[in-house]
Amino acid sequence: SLQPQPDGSFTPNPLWFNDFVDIVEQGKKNKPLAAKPNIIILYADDLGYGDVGCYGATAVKTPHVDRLAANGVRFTDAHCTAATCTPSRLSLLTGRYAFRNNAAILPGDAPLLMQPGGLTLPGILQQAGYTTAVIGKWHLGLGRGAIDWNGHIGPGPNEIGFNYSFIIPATTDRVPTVFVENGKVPQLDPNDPIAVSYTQQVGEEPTGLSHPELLKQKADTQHSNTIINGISRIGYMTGGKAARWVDEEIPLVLNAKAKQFIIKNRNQPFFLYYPYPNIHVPRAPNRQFAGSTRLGARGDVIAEMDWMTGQVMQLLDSLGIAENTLVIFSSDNGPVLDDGYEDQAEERNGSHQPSGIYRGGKYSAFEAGTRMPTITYWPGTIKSGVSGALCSQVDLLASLAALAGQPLPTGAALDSRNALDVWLGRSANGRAYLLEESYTLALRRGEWKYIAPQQKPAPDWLRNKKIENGLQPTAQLYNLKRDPREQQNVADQYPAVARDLQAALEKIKQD
Ligand code: NG6
Ligand code: CA
Repeated sequence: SLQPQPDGSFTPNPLWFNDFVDIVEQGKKNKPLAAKPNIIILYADDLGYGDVGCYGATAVKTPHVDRLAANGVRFTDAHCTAATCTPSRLSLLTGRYAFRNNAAILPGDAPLLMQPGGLTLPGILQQAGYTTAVIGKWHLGLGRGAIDWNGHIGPGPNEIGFNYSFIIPATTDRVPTVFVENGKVPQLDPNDPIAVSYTQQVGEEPTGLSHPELLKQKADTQHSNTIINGISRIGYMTGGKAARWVDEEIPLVLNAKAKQFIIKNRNQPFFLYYPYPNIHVPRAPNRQFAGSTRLGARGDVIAEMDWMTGQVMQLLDSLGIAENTLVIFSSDNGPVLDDGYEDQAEERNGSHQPSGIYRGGKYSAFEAGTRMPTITYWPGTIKSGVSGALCSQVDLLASLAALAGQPLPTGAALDSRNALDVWLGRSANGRAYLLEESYTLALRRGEWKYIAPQQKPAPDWLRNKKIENGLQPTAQLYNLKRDPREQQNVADQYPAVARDLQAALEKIKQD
């Protein structure tokens, strides 16, 4: 059964309950849904539960995100599917858990993880008549191996359902440091071809190891390959000088592209998937934001991310289409301070709590790995409120297909359930259970959280960091109602609960 087990008496932690409101009552007054509203997913990178004002941050101001929250539904128990980027994004776009594909963080020259012709979120919206775009960080692979960065780069986003794509191929800390627009590197000089390798030096350009004096930020060994724009990267690259991005300008470029797309498609239903590079490393804020917070670069790129959000919102307002647009704001995995570069994130963090009250962060099996700041906003349709419903981004595919009136083929998008009423704040009935992926799997059900034992240790580079990855060789069980911070492993006190959850997890794996 998927019902929570009854347990003895206890004093509920007020932090657990104070966010629950009855949004169902409000929901009854809602008007019918508009046919085919525009859909925008604003997707931050590595933004933690406590990193924005409406989730408790005070050291950095996020007025635009806070405005979304004040006028939309702010979720307190909504999750990305995994504690790292590639798996979360794969699930968001395919409605399937990433462990089914063994998906893990990809190098910048990895092949596309999705099959052209397979069911995807942009694909299903395209079928429903939407014009679709991805503008921002991709990190889902491109091509079929051995990419020629100087020719057509595909298959990629345009082959899995996006009409338009303007992407950072992987992450900004990985080569190649160029954009790819509809399968081509824009502004590439054919006389200066790009070569990329993740295994050996290509070209003559200095690396972080050979020329540390050229660096704006010092980096760990993994991030000490080719130096581009004063920042050493993961991987080697040469050529493509005219096409290389300037890190400090990326948000401006992406915003311009996003605005162009919105303006061009304002009179027809559109879907914009806008995965921000912020606040992933390397953190290189534009000069408008550099020094704007007391948290150093990490705070400054949060402020910049907030500005990007505000730019989109203001455009929707000025085009008069805000009331016909559902905006979903969230993040792909939990927060991290030191992710490879010496950018003072740790030194200047002070009392800021990137994970809010939760334990862990990026890479972690603990709650902050996947519990994300999450807001839905649709003026005139969504009533403002706070929802404690248990939600997973894996459900966005089926939910948004329902919103667009597009039926899903049976058996497609295996793990995705239509939770549209929950996302729109019309129902407080979240998921009965929820899977959290990291270097192990965890299952939430009712008040319980089970973390599967993991014999295999985390990669060396991760073990050397001050990150609580939550991995243990034996099972962990937490009662999140009593112990939202996951301090007391009660697997020994409640062996039957642990066994039940383990069995439920095994069953999901067999699906
Ligand atoms: C890790 C990188 C980290 C980051 C991460 C991907 C090292 C030591 N660390 O392997 O810096 O790039 O991959 O982050 O190489 S994510 O948000 O895209 O998942
Ligand atoms: Ca990420």
